[in-house]
This record gives sequence, C-alpha cells and structure tokens, in this order.
Amino acid sequence: MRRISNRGVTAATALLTLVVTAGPAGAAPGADPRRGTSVGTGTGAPLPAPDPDGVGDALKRTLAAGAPGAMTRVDDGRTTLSRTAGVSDTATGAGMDTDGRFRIGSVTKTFSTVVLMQLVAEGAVDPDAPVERYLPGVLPDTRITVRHLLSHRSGLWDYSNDMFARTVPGFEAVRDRVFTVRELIDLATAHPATAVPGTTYQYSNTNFVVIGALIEKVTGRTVREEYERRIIDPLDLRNTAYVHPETSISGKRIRGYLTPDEAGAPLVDSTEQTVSWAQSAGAVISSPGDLDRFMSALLGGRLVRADLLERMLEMTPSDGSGVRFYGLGLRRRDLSCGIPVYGHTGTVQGYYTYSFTTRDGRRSVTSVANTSNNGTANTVLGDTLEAAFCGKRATAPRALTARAPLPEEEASAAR
Ligand code: HEL
Repeated sequence: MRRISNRGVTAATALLTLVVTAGPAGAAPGADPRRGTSVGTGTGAPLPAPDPDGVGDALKRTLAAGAPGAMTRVDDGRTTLSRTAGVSDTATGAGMDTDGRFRIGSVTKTFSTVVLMQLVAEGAVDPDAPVERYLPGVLPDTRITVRHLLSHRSGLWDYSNDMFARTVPGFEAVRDRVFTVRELIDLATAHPATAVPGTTYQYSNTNFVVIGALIEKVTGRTVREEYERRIIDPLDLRNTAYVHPETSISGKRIRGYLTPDEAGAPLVDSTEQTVSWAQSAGAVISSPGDLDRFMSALLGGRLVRADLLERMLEMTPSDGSGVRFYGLGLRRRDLSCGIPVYGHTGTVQGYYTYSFTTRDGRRSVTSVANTSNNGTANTVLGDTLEAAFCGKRATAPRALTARAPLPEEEASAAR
C-alpha cells in the first residue's frame, strides 16, 4: 500500500470555518481570485472572484439538508480558499477538514481515463478498436469499442442498479465483498443490452470496470500501480490512494454516513467498505487539495497529450437540462454565469463529491459532503460551484423548502 501518514483528526467545534492561504496550490500560478482574471472561463469573459460567503451558505444548506459535514476547497493560482461546515465524525465531533481523505466515487473514472489515454498516446491502445481486441471473449457484443466504454455508449447494463435498489441492505450485502471483474461483468451481461453500441449515452459503472480490466491486460500491471506511476506519484498526490479491497481509509479521514431510504432512520456509518463493487469505476480515495491538483493538471495539459485531451472534451448531453454533458470520463457543466467547468461528480455510500475546473485548469474546486442517498444535500452542495466559479453574481440560493428530488429524478439528473 502507498504510505500515507497518519496525522490524526483534530477535534473542532466551529460549525463553519474559512481559511484563505496564498502559496503553491497545484494550479497554474498567477491569478488573484479576489480580483478576477480574464483567463479560464472558456467564454472570453473575465473569471469572477470566488464568493466565500456564497460557498459557505451552500455548505450550511447542505448541512440543513441532512449532511453531518460539508467542505469546499478552491485552488486558484497561488491562492487557496477553504470552507468547511459541520463534522467529519459524528462520534468525536471532529470538524470537517479540507486535508481529510474521503471516497471520491466516480471521480475515479477520470483517473482511469487518464491512464487509458496515456496508453493511447503510447500506441498501446486504439480507442476505436473493439474491446474484443484486448479482452477476447469478455463482452457479449464485439462491436463495443474502447471509446464506447469511455463515453458510456456501450449499451452495457449498469449492474449497480440491481445492487442498490434497497439502499442500506444493498450496501451491507457488498460492503465486505471482493468481486472479480468477471463477476461484475456477468452481473451486467445477465441483462440484455440497453442500446446498440455507439448509439445512446447511458451511464454505466460496468464500462469503467471493463476499462480497468483492459488497463491491466495491456500493461501487465494492476490499476493501482498504473494510477500511482502515471498520476499519483508524478503529481505528488499524498492523500490519494487506490487500496481496493482494503476497507479502511488511513490517516486523516472524513467518515461517511449513508442515508437510509426510511425517513427518520439514523444515518449508517459507511466509511469502511471494500468498494469492490466499483473498483476502477469508483474506488479511489483522495482529498480536496489532491483532486484540485489532479483536475488542474489534466485540463492544464500536463497529464494527457493535447489532441487526446480534446477528444476527452468532445461532449454530448448527459440529460435534457442543456447544461450537463459527458465526454470521455469527464463531465462538463455550464454554470448559470455561462462558464463551462470540467470534471466529475461522485456518489459512493456516505460521500458526495464535485470536482471541477476551468478549461485552462487555473481554478479548480472540490466540494464534498459526508452523506449520500440524499438528493437535496447533493443538489445544494452543487451550488458551491456557482459561488466558487461565478462569484457574487451567482443565482439566488435554492430554497430548502423545495421538494427533494425523487431518487429516479436525482439519478437521471446526475447521470
Ligand atoms: S451514480 C452517479 C455518480 N456515479 C455513479 C457512481 C458514481 N455511484 C454509484 O453507482 C453508487 C450508486 C449507489 C449509491 C447509493 C448512495 O446514495 O450512497 N444510492 C443508493 O443505494 C440508492 N438506492 C451517476 C450519480 C456520478 O456522479 O457520476 O459515483
């Protein structure tokens, strides 16, 4: 296992804290967020200064919606803005901590895509080749290409739909399980294809489990080794690890609390789990600073060759909103101020994550809440992006009395 220090958790009683520091933060130097900058919006307009009060307000509303804690870190040139609210551990009362480690869920898909695109750059993988070329006999349809997997257009059923139909029982059934990739693919292919390969966007964890298997087949190394040698070590991401199937998060950690389906039932501490159901689709652990550094490096052109990054950024709508898109292992969101941001979201039991950056990677924002299966908390946590990228002109806060989205509404909005 990658060595990560155990610095312990400091007890904190403050509900809301703000830290602004100047210094190297992993993003390109130069911009002062309080003055705004003319780069990075993708629109030609100046990037507004982040709105710390707006960020803090969104975090408070995330708590009011039921999350024990929430936090945002903005890395903007040499300036870092950190906001936290609530607790990282309901038993000790320790405060949220932007140096804390948590489960990033599907932000893992962007890590897997970076490894894959580096293999494309090396000539080891052709994105338009059938998966069959690299993993003979593994998928039922030989028309499925590598690009179909990365863009969620394979037509492979998402096995996690069945696993988590009942939230807590579903989680408890898999929290200590160790799945082989073959078992996960078999769960998916027990269902008919959802579409003809290449025709339809349909988010599926299955795609990125197959990507992990492909990486391991082509390189002869584990995905963990590949994440480490291609991303974690070069970027010096000290709080980032892939420890599957180990169940614990070492060092300073944010505990995760799963919201049961039954109204009023107590939150379930879901920190410890193998995440074997997700593997290369969702099992990475990281911290806000590390994710900001990763996203800045990716959009800043320091991880993937420029022409291949452009391929990752070729987006199609991921829903009917007109503001959410999916490329290759990467999402785009068009914010209310017209600024497009790029990154990924994550939902894994006990944690919601947003990690996004500007087109040039110069402002990166990661927000985390330590709960899940709570659509309202997830939606209002997303408002931190508005405040962090759009600044004070962000739209008025969503009313907390608004009807919480139904699970299927939330899933379709997110996927
Ligand atoms: S779902 C998403 C998100 N992605 C996908 C992946 C991830 N996470 C999962 O597939 C987890 C599903 C179960 C999560 C669980 C909860 O809330 O903890 N929910 C239930 O059990 C509901 N019955 C598309 C939202 C993404 O943002 O990409 O991460």
